[in-house]
Amino acid sequence: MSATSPNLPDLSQVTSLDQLYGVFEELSMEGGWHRPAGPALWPEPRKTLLPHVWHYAEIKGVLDVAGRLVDHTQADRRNVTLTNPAEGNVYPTVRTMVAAYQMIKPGENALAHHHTPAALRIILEGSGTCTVVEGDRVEMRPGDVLLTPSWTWHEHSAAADADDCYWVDILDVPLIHLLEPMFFEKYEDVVGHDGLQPDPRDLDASPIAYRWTDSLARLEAQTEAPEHGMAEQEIELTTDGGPAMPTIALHVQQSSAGFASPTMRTTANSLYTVIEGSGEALVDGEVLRWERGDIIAVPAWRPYSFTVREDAYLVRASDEPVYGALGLLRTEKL
Ligand code: 1HN
Repeated sequence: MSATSPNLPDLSQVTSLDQLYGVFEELSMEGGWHRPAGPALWPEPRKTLLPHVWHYAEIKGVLDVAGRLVDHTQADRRNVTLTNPAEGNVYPTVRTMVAAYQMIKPGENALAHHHTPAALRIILEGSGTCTVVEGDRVEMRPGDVLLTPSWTWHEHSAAADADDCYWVDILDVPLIHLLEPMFFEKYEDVVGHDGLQPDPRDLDASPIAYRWTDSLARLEAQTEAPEHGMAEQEIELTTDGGPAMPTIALHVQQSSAGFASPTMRTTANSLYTVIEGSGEALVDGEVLRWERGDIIAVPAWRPYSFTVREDAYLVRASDEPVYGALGLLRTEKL
């Protein structure tokens, strides 16, 4: 058998471009000057995924219905992921990240698993629920940001007398889909123990927990406004002096009623979670009204600005570390 393509014509007989394109097809090639699917390069980032806001006031009720209809023993996690409404999109919230709202009821356990995508939780309401990350049990309190770094075992457990607990999950799953190193295991299948990490250690302070009280104290101690001016005050939630996780940076922003930011654009993508307050984001001409618990998607290179109606705290999760590491982070004030 020949190692070459059986249908390749005698190249000396190829006398027209149409025949040449037939050869391209046969050999799975394309001419740089002839791209039926369109050019490979363009002058600046295209508008693919859309600016959007998801309203907690609407979604909380939906989670409660899921709480009635979906037994936690059947659902790995009782969460709803936020699909960017761009035509044809089936998963990401912004290019590299997916956001979800999750709810757990008293006495329930979301069993331990680990995966290569990195995750974080921003707690919205409820007390009495804990997350256990690599054997360390940390209580979830409103405003806290809790990390689940790549490949760490994690479960969520609500005490019998807990409130219903609601939080936001943000993960870099779409980036892992693109890069392809997806790995996922359930604790039950690897270690056993009914799917729960044995003998967790109760911790109040942990490198994976950014407590809301600490964030507030840090914001208050801040003397200089951030250079970009997108908020009155801003702190970064860091790990070892760098971004919270290799693929996701976290900032907490504070702005008072009446604040109006300048307009910026950046090659990074952001998801804002509203911890408190209300206002509007103007993202590429679209007015997105937000209030407590809402999630705002600001896709790359869309001009955006914020105005604040009621004193506000927002947590910004961005993929800046990814673009920064690759030398692709461009940010400009308009
Ligand atoms: C996940 O594992 C959790 O562990 C939450 O709580 C949200 C969204 C997409 C994929 C995995 C969790 C998730 C998720």
